[in-house]
Amino acid sequence: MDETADRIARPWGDRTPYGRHGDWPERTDLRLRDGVPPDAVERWVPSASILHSDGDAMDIAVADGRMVGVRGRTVDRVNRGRLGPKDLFGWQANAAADRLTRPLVRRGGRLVETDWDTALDLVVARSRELLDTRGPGSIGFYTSGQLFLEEYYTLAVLARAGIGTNHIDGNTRLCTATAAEALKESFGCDGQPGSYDDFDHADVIALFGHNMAETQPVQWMRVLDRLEGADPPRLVCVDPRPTRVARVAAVHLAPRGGTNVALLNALLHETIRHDRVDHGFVAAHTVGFDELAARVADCSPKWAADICDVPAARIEEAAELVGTTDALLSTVLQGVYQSHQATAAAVQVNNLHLIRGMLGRPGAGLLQMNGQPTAQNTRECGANGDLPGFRNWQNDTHVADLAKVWNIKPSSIPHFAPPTHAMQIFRYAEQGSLRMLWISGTNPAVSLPELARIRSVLSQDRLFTVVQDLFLTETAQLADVVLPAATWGEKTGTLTNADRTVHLSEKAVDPPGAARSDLDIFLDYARRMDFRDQDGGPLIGWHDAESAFAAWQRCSAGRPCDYTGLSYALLRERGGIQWPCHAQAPEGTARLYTERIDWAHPDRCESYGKDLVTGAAQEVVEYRSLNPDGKAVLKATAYLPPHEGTDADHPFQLSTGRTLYHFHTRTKTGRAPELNAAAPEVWVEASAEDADRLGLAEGDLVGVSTARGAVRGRLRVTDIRPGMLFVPFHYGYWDTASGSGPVPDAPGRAANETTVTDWDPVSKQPLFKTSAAALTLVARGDGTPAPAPDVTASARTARGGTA
Ligand SMILES: Nc1nc2c(c(=O)[nH]1)N[C@H]1C(S)=C(S)[C@@H](COP(=O)(O)OP(=O)(O)OC[C@H]3O[C@@H](n4cnc5c(=O)[nH]c(N)nc54)[C@H](O)[C@@H]3O)O[C@H]1N2
Ligand SMILES: Nc1nc2c(c(=O)[nH]1)N[C@H]1C(S)=C(S)[C@@H](COP(=O)(O)OP(=O)(O)OC[C@H]3O[C@@H](n4cnc5c(=O)[nH]c(N)nc54)[C@H](O)[C@@H]3O)O[C@H]1N2
Ligand SMILES: [Mo]
Repeated sequence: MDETADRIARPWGDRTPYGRHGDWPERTDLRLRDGVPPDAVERWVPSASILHSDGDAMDIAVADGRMVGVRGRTVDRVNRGRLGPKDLFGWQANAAADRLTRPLVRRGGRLVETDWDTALDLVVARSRELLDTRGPGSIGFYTSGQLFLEEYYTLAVLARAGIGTNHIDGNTRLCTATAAEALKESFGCDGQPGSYDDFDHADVIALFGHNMAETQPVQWMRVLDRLEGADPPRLVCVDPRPTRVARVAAVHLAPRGGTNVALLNALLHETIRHDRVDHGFVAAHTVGFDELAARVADCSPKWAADICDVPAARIEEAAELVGTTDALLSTVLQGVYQSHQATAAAVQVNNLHLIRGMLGRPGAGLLQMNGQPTAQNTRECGANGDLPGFRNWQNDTHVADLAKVWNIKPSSIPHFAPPTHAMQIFRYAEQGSLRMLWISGTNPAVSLPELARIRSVLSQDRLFTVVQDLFLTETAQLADVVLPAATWGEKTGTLTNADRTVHLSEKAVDPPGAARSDLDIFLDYARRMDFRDQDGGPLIGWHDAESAFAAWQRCSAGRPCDYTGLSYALLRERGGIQWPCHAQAPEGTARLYTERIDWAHPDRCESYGKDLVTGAAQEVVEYRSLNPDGKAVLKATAYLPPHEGTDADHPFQLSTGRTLYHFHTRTKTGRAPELNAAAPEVWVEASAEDADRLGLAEGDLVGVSTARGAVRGRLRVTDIRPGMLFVPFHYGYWDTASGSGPVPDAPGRAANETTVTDWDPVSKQPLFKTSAAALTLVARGDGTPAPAPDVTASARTARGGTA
């Protein structure tokens, strides 16, 4: 049992070292409400964490009908009983006093409480009116990476087949659209190749733009345990911040923001120049090697050193590590996905694994990571910009197959164009072609770029906005109808983590007041809309989570994400199971691509690929001639400079991201006292060198401004690369001193006041990591340090800045 009392100060807890190829030891993490002894717990209800993409298995402690704590589930292979700080403390937000308990509707400019019939009838009336007058393209849905599979699938069916709109996407667009896209470009299809078990076997672990210590703290515990065991792995960290990952890495490269492609091309160059290539694997399983070799021929470490501003010798060291090891595991996350040339860079990591034959073996794995807990489900269920079951919208056979599952005509499924991405959905709302937007489980008034613009879009009179949330968020305050949702622990459903592990999360307690699960809300709406199939039967024939799961299983049959071998009973009995799970793989599947590249064949693939510079979609004819046998595609790309360069007025690169203790817009972690106290207020990170030069010191109040807007916070002087600033994006306005107005106190607190409306051309993921910014002094501090945690990447530099 790990001592959890101080897991704010010691987030990763005690070490349990183990050697390479060994079993990760168990450690049961437990947290009960103060004063509640373990024997007061009446029931332990099985679940998994939904505050990151690890899917840490846990049981919820219930006493007197209330949640009183959580315990890691020791038997589960994902976490072996461990929990991170957010897992241990975040559940308290469920019982927050300001949970929404009744629907709200806007009357005379104000949101007033009402009942479900009134609220849903209003939504139905507006839907019908818009369908009659403007057609299905006037209605859009913007959902989450935090609901359950059953909810996304239901939403995807009601939106795509019921309403018949192409405008449905998730906040996964901001999160893991690039992961999905990079997998489609290289392997023809979404689906995580690797397994978390690869951490037990890897010899070199390379993390590209992934602050794993803070964002997947439990898998980081696994790495820390291996580092203290026999035959430890060597780490390569590519990150401009001094993360805890960077601090223990054998090689840390801190590149200039937005230069990932240059760096990766240099790693590929070195791999090919030293002939560290697995030619047998390349010949058997890939196409495009010659083009790749030609593309990177001039990309020497010295060339990349100038662009990335890292020493050429360091790049050579990294290249030697990834090029000579027998088991390379790579992870990729937002430092790539939200940075310049996102998909192009993520694809080069795939290329590195393909030319080295580092795939489908224990320790030789690739994790194009997810961020949100259920992002994988958003993608596979088609509640984002894909058709359900990773079907190809350009392949009429796939569309016909989906129509058969839904018993509707293929022409009823919009597939005249790619499914609309979130940034385009907001653009349609801005322009006025979209008149109703239903937002579930996401808070775009804090999380989308360029917030002044987003607020103005959401505040338009002509746009009818429905917001489904637990709290009256910054977004909900701008809505016409607010629907109170039940959440994790208050409803049953399944979720799939970043390594395809499916967990069942069961209802432990009742939701507050009249709040209902997202599934119930969607089903009720579908019933009221009376959606029908082509025989006049109900389009949606299921009525609860388990029957929704069964419907999804039918839709997934024969697809890469095949769930047909799973059931609630099996998940209860066995805990987490990795898809695909079907008659031929009844135990689930640890790794994809162990024998061959299964899903890239032109008839089977989810995508025919896109141009990595423009994002233009290829046609089947091109794809078939490039890749007739369905091998992995080695897609080369040239480095291009970031869109928004620095200049005299905006000399800094501004990066935004996360801290260990908070989740996104803090609706949950800001309401958990221990987590909130650990990082109570926004701050700004700059290097000691820049602070010295500008005469700034730790704790000074500073302003960060871009062409879009400004934020203000206390300065934290760290070992971040000079020329770069970092602002956590967690802080919005619901808990500012002036109250909970949606319009910020000037000048802003939310990082996205400053970020740019710009996205990766291929994945359409917004660029949150590269804006040009200015840093100015607002007021001297009084010697009090900035409110930033010290055990994280935000740690104060030993140098301290100007005293
Ligand atoms: N504590 C916590 N954990 C979380 C979440 C949370 O909110 N809080 N959210 C979850 C979600 S949804 C997600 S998506 C993940 C995100 O997890 P991460 O991607 O690990 O988190 P970020 O802080 O967004 O960015 C990671 C790193 O990218 C680096 N970076 C910035 N620009 C560049 C660049 O140009 N190149 C490179 N190589 N690196 C760069 C930053 O310095 C930063 O350390 O975390 C998940 N886990
Ligand atoms: N500047 C900057 N911006 C970013 C990022 C960045 O790194 N920098 N990262 C981006 C990324 S990767 C992500 S994932 C997004 C996250 O951005 P958001 O999705 O906007 O952030 P959350 O705070 O997680 O919002 C989820 C909302 O759903 C509600 N909710 C929770 N559970 C449930 C439920 O069961 N049902 C319903 N109906 N509601 C629920 C919560 O109360 C909350 O309001 O932010 C993106 N924005
Ligand atoms: Mo995310």
